[in-house]
Amino acid sequence: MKTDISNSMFRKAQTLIPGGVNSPVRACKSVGCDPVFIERAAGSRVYDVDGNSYTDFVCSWGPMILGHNYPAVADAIRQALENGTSFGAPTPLEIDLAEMVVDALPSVEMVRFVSSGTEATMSAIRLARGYTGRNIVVKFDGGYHGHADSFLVKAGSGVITLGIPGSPGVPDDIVKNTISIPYNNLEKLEETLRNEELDIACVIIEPVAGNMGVVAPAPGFLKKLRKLTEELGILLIFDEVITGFRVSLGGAQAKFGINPDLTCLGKIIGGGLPVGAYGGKKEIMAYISPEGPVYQAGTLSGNPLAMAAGKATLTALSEPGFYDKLDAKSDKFAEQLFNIAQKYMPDNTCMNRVGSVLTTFFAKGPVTDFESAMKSDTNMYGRYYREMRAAGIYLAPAQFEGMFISAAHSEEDLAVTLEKTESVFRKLIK
Ligand code: KE4
Repeated sequence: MKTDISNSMFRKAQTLIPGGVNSPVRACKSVGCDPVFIERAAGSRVYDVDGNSYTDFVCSWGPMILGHNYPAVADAIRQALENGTSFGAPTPLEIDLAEMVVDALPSVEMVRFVSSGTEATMSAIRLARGYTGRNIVVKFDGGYHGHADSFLVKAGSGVITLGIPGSPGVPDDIVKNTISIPYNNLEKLEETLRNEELDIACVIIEPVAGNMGVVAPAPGFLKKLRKLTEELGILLIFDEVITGFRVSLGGAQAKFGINPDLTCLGKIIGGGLPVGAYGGKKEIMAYISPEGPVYQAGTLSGNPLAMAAGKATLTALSEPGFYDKLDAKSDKFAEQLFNIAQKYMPDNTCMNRVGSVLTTFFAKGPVTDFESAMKSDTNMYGRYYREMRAAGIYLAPAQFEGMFISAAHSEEDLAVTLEKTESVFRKLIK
């Protein structure tokens, strides 16, 4: 596969942009190759600047659940564009999308739009701290909630980890209020939350983890988390930036029947344009400026083009049977994909999946938390990634991410992907 133009673009980009990319994972560092530059996308395919085309399972890291350039979404953006791009004033479209989000998510009575998932989670923990008057945020090892300082905490060893800076530039003073504990570990959870020396404002969790690879909550884990936080007056924040409108129209909270106090959204609700959101009970959201004292703002929050894209996306997702169809297709594909992995590497592959997002780990498994995920053979994943891309299948350039199936993936796309996967596995075991 020729990638000369991508290679020269990457060299130039590296002279202008740190690492040549505007988000680190795109640089493909962990899979031992350079990125290809994408020129356009349509349906289930992306096309690079050298004219190569790929079946896309990154889906822009989740947003493109309908597939790329979905006609109704593109039309909605074009229509909104006729009226201008940004006014810095309230617009009708914000009400429309807010209503759709409130109608879809069981726990959300009021919502604020921002421009990224990071802004959503950053604002949600500020709100939790402002509302409770307490400072400590509990997160989970391997949980990723965007790049706000409070979240860049390396999962330290030991039961209760007082945050240690996970990145230079994040002062100890910031992360000392962040505690990271193992995902799916009820004992550690209860021990932490009941520790009276800790003035805990909130727990933030990915109700299905997607950033250590896909890891589902253990049976009863979320229910116990909800019960404990309710009993102890700690706010529960669901970071549904990936799972929102992915695992069901009502997100993970509807799928698992757990109502958090606050929910963070992103990705799909923007239909490919920059949108994040946080929402929850009116009584809590009323603390947000200008109604309440907790400040949060944004020049392009509620941008009309993004609102139009989000509205058209959620309209399509609300069609009866959308998720049943997507999940049935995903069930069939995932089972066949897993069988191929097991046929060639029975002792060092496993798969986690929730609906239409999955991860094939190059590890014996089971992968139930960060520690077990870290046992993955990331070199083997790198070889898998490079061979699959050379075969025209575009996967996440990192073991600890998700593979997303969209409504645009045809039976033919999936059948060809399985064939190519089998031939790649044959190469990997040589
Ligand atoms: P953004 O700021 O990237 O829009 O959202 C941050 C975020 C928050 N919460 C969860 C659960 C997330 O998964 C993310 C972002 N996800 C990553 C990859 N899984 C985005 C890709 C990237 O960083 O380039």
